[in-house]
Amino acid sequence: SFAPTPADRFSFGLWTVGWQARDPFGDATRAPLDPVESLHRLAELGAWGVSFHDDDLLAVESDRDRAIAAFRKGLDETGLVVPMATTNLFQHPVFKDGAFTSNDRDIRRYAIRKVMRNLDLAAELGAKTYVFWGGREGAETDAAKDVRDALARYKEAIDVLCAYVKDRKYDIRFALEPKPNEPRGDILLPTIGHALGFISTLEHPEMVGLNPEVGHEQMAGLNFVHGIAQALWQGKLFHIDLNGQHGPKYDQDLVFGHGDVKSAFFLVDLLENGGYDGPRHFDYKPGRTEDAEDVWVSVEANMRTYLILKERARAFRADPEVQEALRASRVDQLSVPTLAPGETFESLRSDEFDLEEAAARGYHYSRLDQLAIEHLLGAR
Ligand code: 3MF
Ligand code: MG
Ligand code: MG
Ligand code: MG
Repeated sequence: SFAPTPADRFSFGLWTVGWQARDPFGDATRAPLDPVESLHRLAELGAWGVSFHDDDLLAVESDRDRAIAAFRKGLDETGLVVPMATTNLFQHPVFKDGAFTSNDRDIRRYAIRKVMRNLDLAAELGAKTYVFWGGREGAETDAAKDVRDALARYKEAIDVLCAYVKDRKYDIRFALEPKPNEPRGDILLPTIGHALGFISTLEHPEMVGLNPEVGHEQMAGLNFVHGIAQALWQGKLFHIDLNGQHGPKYDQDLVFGHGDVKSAFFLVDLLENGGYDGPRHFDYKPGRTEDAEDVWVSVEANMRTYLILKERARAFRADPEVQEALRASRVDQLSVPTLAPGETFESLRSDEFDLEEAAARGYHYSRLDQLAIEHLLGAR
């Protein structure tokens, strides 16, 4: 029936449903949304968790203590959990040249303090993952920023904050969210690969992983499924932002599956069968065209699409014809080590090998791909 339940571990950012649909060319089309109302609507629709930026809690109540008290009460009433929290280090004009990597040292220090304060709240609310999306960490001109210095300051900030989490004995891991551009012309740590490389330079690399977003990798023309597979393989898929995107253009944040649906099919197949046990977190924007009620229709659409694709992926894997086609394409053979244990250079050298015969073997991928398409389209 594709009706979500908390066991599916679907979570939503408060900023997704609460987006008022301001864009660079137009004003808001929806009124501010009370975070407490969001909690109730999300829970009614079968969601399990909610995530937030520090400032999201202040959408309708500017007093921080009162806003937090109301939010806590809403969590208790609905049973929703907070798997992840994050910091808004991009909206205020003070961050126009970056937060951890602003050329201005006072601002870098303020940014770290802002994170520390919300980390305390995240820990109190039980969040296990804390996300860093460095939307303003970047530049429009290469004259403006010494990127080597900027990366050193980025590393310094993450190192200091890891030390803070250890000092306070919080049970929290960090997840970096790559994005190639928007709002900056070029953003630092633009892709999954750049971020993985950066993590290896940190003081506590084991505390830091990734929160990749579907659309962000696709904005760079990259294969999101491949990126997620590498993050999983390196033990770095701490969290995920699910949404939809039509290729390289502005960050569309469509409903999950409403962009590249074939990639979404293979993504769900990988998440469900590839050892990911974290939240299924949606970071999308209800269209600017949508009214206050349409927002909840789009919330449901994200979860239903995920569950439909999960069922389609299950059917694909269970189909004997697919299993036979996978074997015919030798997909299983890739898991066999290329050299046997204890083999010598000499034994490798002495293989009998018919070059022409091996070159002539087909892989039969068109049949396999068509089977995937037919399962995806519900034709099998
Ligand atoms: C922007 C984003 C961000 C991050 C968020 C941390 C506002 O493109 O994706 O959403 O996801 O800041 O989770
Ligand atoms: Mg996006
Ligand atoms: Mg995004
Ligand atoms: Mg995101």
